[in-house]
Amino acid sequence: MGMGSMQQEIDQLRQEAKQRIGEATSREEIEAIGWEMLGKKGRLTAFLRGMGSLSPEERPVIGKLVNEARDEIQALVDEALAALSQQAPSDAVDVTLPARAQRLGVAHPLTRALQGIAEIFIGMGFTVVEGPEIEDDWHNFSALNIPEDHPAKKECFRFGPDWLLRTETSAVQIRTMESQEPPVRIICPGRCYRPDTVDATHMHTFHQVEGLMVDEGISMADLKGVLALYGREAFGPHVKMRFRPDFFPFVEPGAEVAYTCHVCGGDGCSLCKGSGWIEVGGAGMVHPNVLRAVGYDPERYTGFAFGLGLERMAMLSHQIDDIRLFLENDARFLRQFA
Ligand code: 2U9
Repeated sequence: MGMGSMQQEIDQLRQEAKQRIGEATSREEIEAIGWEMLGKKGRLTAFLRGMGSLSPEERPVIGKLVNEARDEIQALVDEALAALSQQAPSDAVDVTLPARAQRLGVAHPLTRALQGIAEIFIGMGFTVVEGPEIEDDWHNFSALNIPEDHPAKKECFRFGPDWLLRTETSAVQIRTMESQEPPVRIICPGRCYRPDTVDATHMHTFHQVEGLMVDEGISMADLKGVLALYGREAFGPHVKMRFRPDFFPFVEPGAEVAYTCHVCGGDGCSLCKGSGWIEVGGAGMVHPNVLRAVGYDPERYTGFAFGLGLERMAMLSHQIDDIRLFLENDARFLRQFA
């Protein structure tokens, strides 16, 4: 390119920059024009690179022109940016507008149910203990007096021969007893997993709160006393408790635990399906085989244990009819608890 046409093009570039900067309306647009012209690979900068083909006399002339054009365009960019920042931005906050209402977050209904239960048992001297959700056969089944051929051993999520997702939190009680001598007075809340067919009352992932008390001289009377007090604290002072014989391999004797319905007081309503009773879980005296499995002497120590389904407790107190809602994190469900 000859010197004459270079001069002409530099001039055109100045004109173009001037016009486009004049028409630009945003900071981004102005900055982009600056980059396009003056950047390292900019259109004006390109002339400096093309100077190799010029004679030694022509070079300083073109160099001067480029420098002048650069200073001019830079000044136009700076001015345009300065002018823009003087104006009130169009998206400025209007401080006179009323504030938008914000919803407060709340604890999940299962968390709240657990907090309520834990508070009552802590008040009776229990400690909250948690443990792993991945367990081995010993802690989840064998130590709990569940025979090797029991169908429950097949009803779990397994990884290889000896790892599984716990089906109840009882392994936490086993681990606690393995690591300390009586007295033991603990509740063990947590997530459990079973490959059940999912429906309104069954979920593959659910939560339990299990309790355990072991010491010298613990009897069924202590179990009834503790659970009756829990019922009164949780549902009201007039609540009565009912034990009916039930079977679980880890307790003997075992019982199903129910309280008089907290809605109708025992007369029968839709919540208790007319029976007047609400079943909340199971309980019993710890089987001697379980005490032996953790190295406790069943001649010296006895204990009781109980299990509550956390979803069931929350469903009863909030009249929720579908257990699947607890894990879906659907804001329309969770909002009800705000
Ligand atoms: C040890 C010894 C005994 C815990 C117990 C139950 C009865 C029971 C159900 C309640 C609701 C399971 O989630 S649920 O369906 N549990 O009925 N649980 S006795 O017994 C134990 C636990 C640990 C070492």
